Amino acid sequence: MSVLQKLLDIRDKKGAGFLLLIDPDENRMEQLSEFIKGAANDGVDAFLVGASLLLSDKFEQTVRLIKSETDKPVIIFPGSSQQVSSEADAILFLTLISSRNPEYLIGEQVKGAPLVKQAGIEPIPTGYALIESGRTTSVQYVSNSMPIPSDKPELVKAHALAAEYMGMKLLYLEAGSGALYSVPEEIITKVAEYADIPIIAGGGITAPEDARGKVLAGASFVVVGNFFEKDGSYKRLAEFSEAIHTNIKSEIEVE
Ligand code: 1GP
Repeated sequence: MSVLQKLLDIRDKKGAGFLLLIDPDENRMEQLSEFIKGAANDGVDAFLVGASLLLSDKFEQTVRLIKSETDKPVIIFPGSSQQVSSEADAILFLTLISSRNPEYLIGEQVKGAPLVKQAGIEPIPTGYALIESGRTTSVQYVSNSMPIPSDKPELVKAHALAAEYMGMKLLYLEAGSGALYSVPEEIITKVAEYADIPIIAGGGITAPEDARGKVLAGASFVVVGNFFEKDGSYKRLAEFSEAIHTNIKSEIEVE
């Protein structure tokens, strides 16, 4: 079964999936093994690995370590065409659809595609839309692209539909790592009603109720990264998982 299908099955079975983002620069290897094992037991559905910019050479090592500690899918969430590893199960093959910078619309993809093929991992075509979130984020700065204004849901809807018509399988609505404000629920709801493409919501989610709010608004997957980089925050993994999964199917179906 493909990794995309596994993700969609998780969504269908549980109502939504909890994706934990691991930044290779932020994790001390000795603690990462225990953290991954704990996260898998506490209800994380899949692991994402990547960063807009890498300052260390720990990418490959990090992917391998996560893979060795869990049977859950390990998916690269690349900041550039250099973030490819045969140790992963799949890669979100991203197009920065909110950008008008050709490097992130086709340039990086052309550089990365042969590496993905050589690695033999599954590419998951994903439209990636950056939404304005209160301050300049790393992805905005590094990709030299403007985010979509957060009070313009119609613009996000048009981008989502374009992604769907271009054959992308997932739509990532991104506020940016450590964003001041996460993607507004109103935007998620409007996009979910308008386009037929599963939504991943991420960036600036720091509380279980925020995560649940994204799912109730229409997101199929929620990504949390930064929050779990703080000391002791691993104790709250189960709380996030419960917020994303508990009774979520019945609540979504009632709406
Ligand atoms: C960033 O959406 C992800 O690309 C996760 O964001 O690190 O703010 O949780 P946070």
